[in-house]
Amino acid sequence: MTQPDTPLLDRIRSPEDLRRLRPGELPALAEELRREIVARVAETGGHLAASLGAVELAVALHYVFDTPHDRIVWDVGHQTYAHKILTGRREAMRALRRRGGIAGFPRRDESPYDAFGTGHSSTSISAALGMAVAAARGGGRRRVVAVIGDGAMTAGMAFEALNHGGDLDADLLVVLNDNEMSISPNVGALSNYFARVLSSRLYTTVREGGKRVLDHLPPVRELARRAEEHMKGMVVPGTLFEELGFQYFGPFDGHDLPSLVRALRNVRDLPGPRLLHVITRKGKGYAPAEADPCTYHGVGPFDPASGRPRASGAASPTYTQVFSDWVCDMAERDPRLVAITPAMREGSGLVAFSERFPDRYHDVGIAEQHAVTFAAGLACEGLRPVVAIYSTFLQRAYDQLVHDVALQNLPVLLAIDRAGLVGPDGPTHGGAFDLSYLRCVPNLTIMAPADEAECRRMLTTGFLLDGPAAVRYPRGTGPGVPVPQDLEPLPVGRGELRREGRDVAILAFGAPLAAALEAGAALDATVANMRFVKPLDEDLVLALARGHGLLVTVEENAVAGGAGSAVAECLARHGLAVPLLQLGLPDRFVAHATRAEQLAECGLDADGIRAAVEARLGRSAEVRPIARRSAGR
Ligand code: HTL
Ligand code: MG
Repeated sequence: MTQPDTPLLDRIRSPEDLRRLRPGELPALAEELRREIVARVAETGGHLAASLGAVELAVALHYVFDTPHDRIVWDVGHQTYAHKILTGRREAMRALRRRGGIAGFPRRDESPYDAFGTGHSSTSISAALGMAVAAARGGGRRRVVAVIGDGAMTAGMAFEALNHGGDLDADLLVVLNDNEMSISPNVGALSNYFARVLSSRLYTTVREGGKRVLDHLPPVRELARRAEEHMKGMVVPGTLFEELGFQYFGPFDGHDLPSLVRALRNVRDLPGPRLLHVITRKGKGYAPAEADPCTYHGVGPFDPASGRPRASGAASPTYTQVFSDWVCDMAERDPRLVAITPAMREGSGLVAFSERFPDRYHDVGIAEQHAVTFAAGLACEGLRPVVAIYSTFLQRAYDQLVHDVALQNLPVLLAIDRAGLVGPDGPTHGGAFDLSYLRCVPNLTIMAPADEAECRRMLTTGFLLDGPAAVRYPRGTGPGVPVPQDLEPLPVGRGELRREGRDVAILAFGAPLAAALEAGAALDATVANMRFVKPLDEDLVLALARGHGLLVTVEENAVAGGAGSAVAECLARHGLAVPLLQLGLPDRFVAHATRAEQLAECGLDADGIRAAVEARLGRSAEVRPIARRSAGR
């Protein structure tokens, strides 16, 4: 796409410039922003649909509030592209989510306008409440706004914050950005409630008239009006929030800038907790995204004219696809299987399952804690729940895993996707820690597949165990080995020798096996595919320790507490003082880039592994690229 014509946007370097525009110019600015976002994201990929839906919100908030002195906290933060463009990052959007470029989410170190770093959902009200309380203590005049989607509002954390905020009487504005979508259509009783609010006559009248709803009715008349609506059997918008101590305003059309600006001005300086309910359309203004907001939630580079993706599909299946096939096949064979997702049907590979086994499928909303304890309850009654969850989001459900699942030794299978480095989404979504935080939990069996076939067999293994199990696999595709159709388990706690060499033994856990084999060939090292992080194949570790002068562990998890630490503990327990080199993710957050770039940066590609081993052996530490075999890899 050629650079769109953007006369208004060209004048805006910061929200100061925006605030100099006349109100009548704002709708045209929003259109320019929208075209700019489509043009940029078509090149870089990113979270398109949510950002298109929040263009007017970003314009209106920066227009009405004195940012960055006033704080805007964007929940999840995937809807902030207009905010980024308006706050001095228009050019930087060209390298959105790329190595060295700006992040796809707000980051405090990226801009003073990014009041709070987000990525995981449902944190905005808590953070904004903290800021509001701090502002009140400081005695200064600072307004604080949390912008939260209807999906993010389904999480416990959002309710915890409403519960606290409604009682504190803090000066806080919550803007509920309701598009009836999470990534897929939003679910749950709350979502049903919003839908009833929308279909109520009150909103229909407002929408048709295009008028403001923010009537400052005196309390008695207001009460009478509501009583009247009640008697007509209608849903009174906002009752739920009012009961929680929030003054409710809305619903408003979130794409009608004049009404949005007026509404924000009216509620801006009211005291106490307020909630402004705004209705938007996900993907607004770009036909392909409006038609299919789920697909355009997160996209790779695409052709803006047609909306079609630029990259052709990968030749081999992703690990997500391997899980997707497995869960359907196993459900076919075992009626006890129930699958659970916390609002990640597409990303976790449960679309086919949800269609084929609707009665055994549960999207529980963005509620990881509930997902895991719900699974525990199912398991108590003899069902075999499979929780499909990203490594990064399982962090939310840690206590539930320890206390509700593992302590009771319940047969819950965790299918942990996006374990390891995740590329352009960056550290908010990276799965760097699961091996560390899972390994110390008793009763848990932990597996890391090195290829697609192994992934399927590990899922079967975990599913058939009589206690909790986790299979953690990376984002994207594996080495491309054929996947058998059977449902055969693996022997628990057994690794395998993949290459016999001299002096050095590389113990690979999961995805890095391919790179380890390549490095092992260059070094003439022994290479083992460990498969199980817990129980560790101690016999194999001890045999390798006795036959080699150096052990090298490789994993796509933090070195601290990860699989290599399990090997170190094993050696210490047996009193073996074999030199050990632990390779894995560093003790810092790895910035967004492609996955390959991140792996290279962390020394987890074949060159990096070989260089690290040579450095330890005292050979030349200089990195010489390994000659690649061109075909068959
Ligand atoms: N679980 C948690 C704790 N955080 C995140 N971010 C996810 C899952 C994954 N996720 C998103 S965006 C999103 C989910 C579930 C849907 C949010 O819906 P909402 O916003 O209604 O709040 P909308 O997209 O504008 O409709 C990302 O990881 C980006
Ligand atoms: Mg939504």
